[in-house]
Amino acid sequence: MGLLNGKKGIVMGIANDRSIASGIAKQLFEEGASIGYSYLPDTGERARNLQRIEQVTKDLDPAFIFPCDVTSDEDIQAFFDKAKESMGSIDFLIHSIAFAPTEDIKRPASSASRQGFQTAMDISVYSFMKVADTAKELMEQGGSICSMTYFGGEKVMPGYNLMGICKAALESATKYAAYDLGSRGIRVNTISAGPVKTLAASAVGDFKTMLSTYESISPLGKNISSGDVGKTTAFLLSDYASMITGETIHVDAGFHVMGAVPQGQ
Ligand code: 0WD
Repeated sequence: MGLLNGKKGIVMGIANDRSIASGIAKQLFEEGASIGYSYLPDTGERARNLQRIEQVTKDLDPAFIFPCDVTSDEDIQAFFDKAKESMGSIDFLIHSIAFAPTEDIKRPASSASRQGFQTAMDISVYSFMKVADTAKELMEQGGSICSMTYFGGEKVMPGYNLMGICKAALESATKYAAYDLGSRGIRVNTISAGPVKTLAASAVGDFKTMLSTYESISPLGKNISSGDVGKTTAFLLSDYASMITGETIHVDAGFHVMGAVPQGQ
């Protein structure tokens, strides 16, 4: 018996097989969930994003796959209209989306451009608030909403720069959304994952060094996988987490509890 048997919901943020959302989707499906997916609409002639998400979900029996650029209110409404038509009500929503222009994320955080800041906050934070607010109408029996954050929102992580400011805002938005939606029986949490080599991660500093730093400093002495995030997500969506809301849950092999580099390293 799967942890999520009978539950239906949405996963947003699969770019390819390496995306954290792909690991999440596989785990949720294994636990018995039925899932509808969004993907970033293709702008060129070739439908690359659609092909990639079809590839990732081919063994996951998708309830539907529909485009949604989260910078567009119309796209978000059309996406959830499609979700309603296909699934009726939903029990969960995963937001696994972030973006900052490369030239802005490469600069010191306080030197980010106004436009870069607005774009990064719009896609990485506002979109979470907007999709949560839209999804609530489909969560007739309550529900669980989960986003993805990073430790660089709590403490300075060199190279994370502007995205750290976005993640601090996302963690705060999680608490406010938990309050706003609590009376409907909707829980809202965010998972603070350790580094995973994905497309988005390639924009952030020296990723190789980051992975080896985590391996040598974290209490468990390992790096995490998107499958690890998937398991914690399944728990957060399940009834076992029925009294957990507004939290930032770390899936980082314990890295965040360390205050100094272990002696001898
Ligand atoms: O180490 C990591 N990879 C970590 C990632 C550690 C901790 C947290 N995270 C977070 C990210 O900040 C993000 O919130 O996890 C989430 C997912 O990131 P990911 O799986 O690392 O990255 P990726 O596979 O690139 O998926 C993010 C996707 C986009 O990918 P691209 O690479 O095309 O920008 O977010 C989507 C897109 O699919 N996305 C959008 N979706 C709809 N509308 C938009 C948009 N405007 N912009 C980006």
